[in-house]
Amino acid sequence: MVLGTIADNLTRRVENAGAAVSETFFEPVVRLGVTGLSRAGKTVFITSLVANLIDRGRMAQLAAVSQGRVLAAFLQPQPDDTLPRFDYETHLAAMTGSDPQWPESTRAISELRLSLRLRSGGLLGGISGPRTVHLDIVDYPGEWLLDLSLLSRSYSEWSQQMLDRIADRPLARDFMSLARETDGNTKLEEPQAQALAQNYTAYLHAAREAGFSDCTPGRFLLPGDLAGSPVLTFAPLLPQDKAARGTLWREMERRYDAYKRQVVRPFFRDHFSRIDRQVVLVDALGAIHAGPKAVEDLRRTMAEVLGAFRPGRNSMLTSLLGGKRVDKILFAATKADHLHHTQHPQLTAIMEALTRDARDRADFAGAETAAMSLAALRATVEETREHSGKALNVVRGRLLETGKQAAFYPGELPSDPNRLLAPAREGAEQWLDAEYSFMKFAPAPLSTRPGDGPPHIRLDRAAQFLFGDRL
Ligand SMILES: Nc1nc2c(ncn2[C@@H]2O[C@H](COP(=O)(O)OP(=O)(O)OP(=O)(O)O)[C@@H](O)[C@H]2O)c(=O)[nH]1
Ligand SMILES: [Mg+2]
Repeated sequence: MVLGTIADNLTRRVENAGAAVSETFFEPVVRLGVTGLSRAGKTVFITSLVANLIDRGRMAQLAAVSQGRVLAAFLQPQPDDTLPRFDYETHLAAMTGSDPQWPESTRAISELRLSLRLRSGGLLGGISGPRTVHLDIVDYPGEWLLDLSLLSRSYSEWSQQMLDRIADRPLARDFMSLARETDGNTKLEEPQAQALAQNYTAYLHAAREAGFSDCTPGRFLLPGDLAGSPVLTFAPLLPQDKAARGTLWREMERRYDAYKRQVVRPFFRDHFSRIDRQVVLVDALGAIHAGPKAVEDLRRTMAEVLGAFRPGRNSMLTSLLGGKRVDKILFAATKADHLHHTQHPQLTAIMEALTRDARDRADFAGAETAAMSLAALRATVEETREHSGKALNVVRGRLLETGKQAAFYPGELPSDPNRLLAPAREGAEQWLDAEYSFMKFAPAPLSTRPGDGPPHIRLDRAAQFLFGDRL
């Protein structure tokens, strides 16, 4: 354990030193992490960001673009040969074809390198030739960050916490009764272990469908090529004091530890530790629509996710990261095109409030943070309509289900975010004074001018915050 940590540290330091040397003498690299819980909008964000950096007509808020310093942007082979490449071309074709579709769900880490040729700014501009900055975009599921909490928890602690949390959720009834009637102190039988893991995984899927986000272990939902392997064949069990060797409890404990060692640690050590700038995408509107319980769960989950960016609180993580930390983090509420722009400040305030607990902590200092609401691919247009003698600000778009055009008013978000967060914290079942609806729009067929990327809301501001200073 200790040895492993020291070795991890050493390799990280050597790698960091290597990176620093090549950055000074050759071409700087910005590693941008893009994460969010499933369906938060990661794939759409990356695809549209890259398309808008290649065709920069809609990127006026990115200073290097408005100053005319970006000469070209082009895709290059990525630096990591073992990571899947982000399938930019397929996603872009889906989103901008003649019958535009949202991209397919993606369930693993991937990477893409976009290189920017820049004219130097300031005094040096006239003297030195163009330089190149590489933007390495790394897309990974936010669920993987939730696993961070496992690193500092034993199997027994995790089991207890999970069972306490889910005990009174109707969705967990089946699993809870199975867990209660299971005696961990009996000899391990593999079919029993599998049944428990399958039942628990089924619960996690149902919980996620219902809008819950406290779903650990993260890989149970996104197993990839680990599906069916022992590291994913465990489940929380009622804690046992003295389980003997060879019992179900002891084997589950062993698999849980293997999961931490062989799945969770390598992700933080090999990928997370190398990120410079991070955007955390959040489907806040989706949670508000789902109700107070989903909002409270999102707030709690965000706090856990953000724990990963405060390595000082977790000594295990500090050693895995070797002292390196992310220096800018953007929390972005996605899909803001569901709201007329007059409501965007409210959405941003909710986003700020959702992440405030985590952002206020002193040991978060050092990283610059911001909250924003954006739409990576704008699917609606704004309109003002008469409704019972009053002007109503709505958005209009093509409905995903029927393909028909529809105007949509999602409800008035409160300007004080506590009007939503307080009832959520108190465990309310429904919003008292308002209804928030949600419609799914299809991406609109594009009629872009040459030189324009796909339409968006504030993607250029997000880019300026995230890496504008490095261009
Ligand atoms: N209107 C609108 N909808 C969006 C936007 N971005 C994402 N969506 C919706 O959100 C869904 C999920 O977006 P993705 O980018 O696939 O989300 P993801 O985080 O990559 O999801 P997974 O790969 O499943 O984890 C899309 O299918 C759209 O329905 C946006 O800018 N505007
Ligand atoms: Mg995706």
